[in-house]
Formats: sequence, C-alpha cells, structure tokens
Amino acid sequence: MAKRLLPESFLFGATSSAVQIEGGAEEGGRTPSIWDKFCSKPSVIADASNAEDAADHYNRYAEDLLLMKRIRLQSYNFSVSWSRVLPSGIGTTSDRGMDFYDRLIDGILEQGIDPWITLNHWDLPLVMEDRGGWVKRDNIWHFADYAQKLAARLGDRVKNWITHNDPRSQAYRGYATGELAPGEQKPRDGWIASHHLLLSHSLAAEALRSEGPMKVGLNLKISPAVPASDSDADHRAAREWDGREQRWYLDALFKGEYPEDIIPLAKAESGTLGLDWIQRGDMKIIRDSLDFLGVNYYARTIVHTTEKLVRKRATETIDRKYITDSGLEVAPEYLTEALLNLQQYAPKEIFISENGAAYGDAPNEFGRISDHRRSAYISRHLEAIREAIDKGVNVKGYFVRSLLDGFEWTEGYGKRYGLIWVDFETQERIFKDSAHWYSQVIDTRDHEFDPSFDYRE
Ligand code: IFM
Repeated sequence: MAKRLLPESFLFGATSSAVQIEGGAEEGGRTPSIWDKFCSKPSVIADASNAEDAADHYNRYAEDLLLMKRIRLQSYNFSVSWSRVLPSGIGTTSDRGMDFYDRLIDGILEQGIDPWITLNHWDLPLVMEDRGGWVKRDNIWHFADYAQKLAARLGDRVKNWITHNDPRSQAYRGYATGELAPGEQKPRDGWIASHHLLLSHSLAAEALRSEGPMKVGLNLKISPAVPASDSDADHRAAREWDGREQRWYLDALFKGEYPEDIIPLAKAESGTLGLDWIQRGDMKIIRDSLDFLGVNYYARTIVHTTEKLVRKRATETIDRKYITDSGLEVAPEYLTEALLNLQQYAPKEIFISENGAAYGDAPNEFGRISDHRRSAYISRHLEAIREAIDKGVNVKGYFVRSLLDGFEWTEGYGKRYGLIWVDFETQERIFKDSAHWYSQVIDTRDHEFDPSFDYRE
C-alpha cells in the first residue's frame, strides 16, 4: 500500500528563540531582558546557570546557517531580542542590533530558507519591566511600535511574523505564580498581563501589516485536558484548566469574548477592582487578528481536582517508559485530537509552531549521537498531523523545537531539545542522528522512521 505522505506544500522548519541560543548578552549594545535579572536570583535555575552565552549563536550564526542548510530546512523561525534592537525599549533603534538581524536574515535567505520572526519569546527588556511590564497598559503601544520598526527594516525580506510565543506562560507563570521571569506572584497581574499581551498582539499585527503584505500569527501552547478519573470533580477541574489555559486565549482571539465560565475566576483573582483592566472596545480589537494560529504541542495534561475530599483514584496515568527528559509523556494521538478540537474556531491556517522532545543522548566514542527517540517522537507527531489533515484540518507546516540545544529556561542547560548538539564548554556543534533523519524527511517527504536504518549521509 502506498505511504500516506504530508502534502507537497507542507512546510518543514525548525525554531529557536533569542534567549535560548543567542548569548552575546552584553555585546552589540544589548541591554538586559527580564531573564538576565531573573537568572541572577538564587535557586531559580536548576543548574544555577544563565543565558549570557547560551549557544553563542550571536557570534556563530554563520556556522549555524550552514547547519540549517545541511538539514535542508525550508523555513527557520527565530525570535528577535527586543533589548538588542531597542536598548532603551522605546525610541531609537540600535544600528548594531538591527545589523545583526539584517545579516542573519540575508544569510538565511542565501541558504534558500524562509525566515520567520517571533517578536516576543518571553524576553521583555528589563527597562520595560521597570516601567510596569506587561501589567502596564502602555506596554501594548510600545510593543506595536517595536513591531513597526522591525517590519520597516526587515519586512522587505520577512513575510511571516509571530507576535507572541505562548502568552499564557508569560502572563501566568511570569506574573502570577512567579515560576518564570519576571518572577512576580500576583494573581491579578497574571490576568492583566494576559489581556495586555492579547491586545498588543492585535496592535502589533496592524503595525506589521501597515508595512506591507505580512502574515501574522500568534503561538498558543495547546494541550488537551484529560480528567484524571471519571469523577465529576476531576471533570470540572479539567474543564476549568482548559478554560484558564486555552479557551481564555482562543475565545478572545476567535470570538472576541472571554469564556463565561472562567470570568468568575478572573474576577475573584482580580480583587476588589474586578475586571477594570478590560476597557470598552478591547475585545473587538483582539478578535479576528490572526492570519494563522501557531500550535505549540508537547503532551496532554492530566488534571486532578484540588477538592481533596472528593478526590478519586486516577484512572488516567502516564506510562513512565514513554516520557521525555522533561518528564513529558509522548502522546502524539492527543495532537490529532487537539487539532480536530481547534476546528470549532475555524482558524484560517494552522502551523505546528513548536514540537519536539528533550533527550540527553550524548556523543559516543566516535562522536555519533544516536538520538533515535527524538526521530521517533517527531515521526509519530508528523503522522498525527497527517491524520488531522486527512480529517480536514488545515495544517500548513511544522517547526521542530529546536534547531540547537540551548538554555531551557528554569531547567538551565540540562534539557536538550536540539537537532544539533551543542557543547556548551567549547561551543562545538554536532549533527545528531535526528538531524540526518529530518533532512531526509524534508528531501523525500517520507516521515517514517526506521531505527534499524542509518540515515547519515
Ligand atoms: O523551549 C521551550 C520554548 O522556549 C517554549 N515552549 C516550550 C519549549 C520546551 O520546553
């Protein structure tokens, strides 16, 4: 029987982000971002590291371009560091900062690869955080201005833009639980930041489009919520989790309203002032601002109730044999489910903007890295996408997370997501077996993985 392949027009790419790979934190006039300050707090990063050097992509991008070419990437999505191009957060752009991205984009194009830019992958300039960050409404205009300046300079060559990557993590884990930068623990601020991120997305989209025919998207982390047991309490908890984490964003972006069942929670956590942070006309601005939806998918989420008295023994559990180094379950079937579920919002186009796995396979005595679990993981997720496409979902492409091993936020350098190994002492790069396999997928468009086959050129 003939193999079912992904469509000819399906785009294969890889992704990265500024904090995670660039390094050069103090070079070229860049000022600190919220992550530079956050990393200096004791005990927040597992290995007590920081992103000052990361994979030194800032200095080694030319070498990295050749690696992208070798993988035969069709598309490469990277994020711009706001504090590198606008060291004061606002005002005049830095020539040195802009030059870096100019050179990077020219290099990407020279390799025949399509550059995609993310404007905000969690690294707000510290100067902007000191003015109130995403909790301050003014930030939405400053973000739109930053978008406009980038589009004016780079928009002749970059046509696909992502405003925010995973705004939920930025808002909630950054401002409410304090797990991520800037590390604040104010639940009300978490809701305000989420609203401002959404508003700023739409304003930035407008600013980008004013510079030419750009396609603008936003990446949401999508994870089907599965009740831990068949108890009503676990079902209620899963519904609420889905509402807070996902429907809050999806309903706002596609319907122009926040989900009714979550509003009481937002109010309760917003204190006596309630939802005063939503102004008349905001929801209309947020609605229908996407040309495409980016889906970051890693795993499903099993949700337990916190109502202890009614807690039942979980029937949904994770098979520990199939978890990645990040403790995430390998569950590609839930990607198909998630994509089918998104159909209710009728997104114009969907791109899988992040998918990949942390596995620590290291070079053997001959320098080979046999990370077969990563190839198998990607292969199974591509198959899950193909199934969704067969059922009518408009998925147009896929970005592996990530191109290079890098700084994995609070996990430091211990979790390796890259197709390419980085030795963080010497900055040597080594092609993993998964990079060889992925390059053949792109060449042949056959996403099957056979662990007994040697895919190295
Ligand atoms: O590497 C991160 C990325 O920066 C944000 N989404 C999750 C990825 C894997 O942890």
